[in-house]
Amino acid sequence: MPANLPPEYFEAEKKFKQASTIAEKLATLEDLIASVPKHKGTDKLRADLRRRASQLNKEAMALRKTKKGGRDSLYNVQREGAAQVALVGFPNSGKSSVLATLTNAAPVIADYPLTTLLPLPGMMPFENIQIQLVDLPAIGNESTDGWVSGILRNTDAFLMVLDLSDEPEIQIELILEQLGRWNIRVTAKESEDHKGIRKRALIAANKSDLPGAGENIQRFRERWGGTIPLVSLSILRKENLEELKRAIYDVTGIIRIYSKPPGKEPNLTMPFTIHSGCTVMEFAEHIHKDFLSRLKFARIWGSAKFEGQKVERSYVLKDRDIVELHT
Ligand SMILES: Nc1nc2c(ncn2[C@@H]2O[C@H](COP(=O)(O)OP(=O)(O)OP(=O)(O)O)[C@@H](O)[C@H]2O)c(=O)[nH]1
Ligand SMILES: [Mg+2]
Repeated sequence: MPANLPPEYFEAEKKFKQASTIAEKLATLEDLIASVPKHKGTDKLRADLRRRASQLNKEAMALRKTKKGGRDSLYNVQREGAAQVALVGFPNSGKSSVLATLTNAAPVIADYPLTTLLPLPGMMPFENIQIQLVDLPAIGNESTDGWVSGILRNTDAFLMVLDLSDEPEIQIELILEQLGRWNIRVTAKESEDHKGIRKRALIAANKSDLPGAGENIQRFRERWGGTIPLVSLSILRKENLEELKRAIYDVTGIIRIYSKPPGKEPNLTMPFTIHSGCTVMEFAEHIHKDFLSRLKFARIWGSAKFEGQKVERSYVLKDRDIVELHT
């Protein structure tokens, strides 16, 4: 045991030892690893703890395969909010930092790779809606890839976090390659066909404050600009965070619609959220299936040529339209 371990270490160790389930063990182990100061004297301890984590992950995976349900909750994330966006990226790129900055969640953030071992959700407020972000371990890690790929398959969109100081072009290529092995492709529009799953994605090119980031982002844009939307940012300096939030909202592919009963004021605080490209009819059905037979027309405030314009059932709605349904 190395000398001079701080009191936090012993506190975290106590919690780890008291943990009775694999779930608790994994969660407390993250804190324990984070509590070990980094210097030569603790190299071995840190390596041991990380091996322990990897072993626990394997055990948890094995348990999951034998017992259906029950234990699954550890690796499942309860969906909340208008949409779910999963964080994808290399170790140390800043995924947990993005989650900690944009949401109410408090993940462990550290300068060693493979800090995150479990999925951790957080809610990101965007104007009048909430979007769920899900922090994940880095992909390409054998002991977690099984359940991580499961979450990626089911999520609405990816936020691919890259470290701009460390060959971002290689990072994106390896991410796309790994996704490809799971039959997941990144496209402008979410869909599923015989070729596999297609998900919308956004690149968060992080650490723009570091040396070399400027040149790297320029080269990166030349290669990838126009194919996958991209925001360059620095979590450290809190740069471009508003732009990032807006882009996350855009990548979810949802729009906000306000419903207005005829002759009454719309409720502008509680929008309905639906997929972009949605028609008046689809929106009406979303509210109540009775509209399927009863809807005659709608009036629109917002995207229509003039306020309160009468439109057909096939009219395609835009973000923040106010819709008055007539039967
Ligand atoms: N210079 C700089 N460092 C950053 C920035 N964002 C995060 N970091 C640092 O990068 C390191 C890794 O951050 P994390 O958020 O833990 O990275 P991660 O992608 O969650 O890492 P894993 O969980 O190991 O996959 C930490 O030391 C952060 O403080 C940034 O914008 N600039
Ligand atoms: Mg992390």
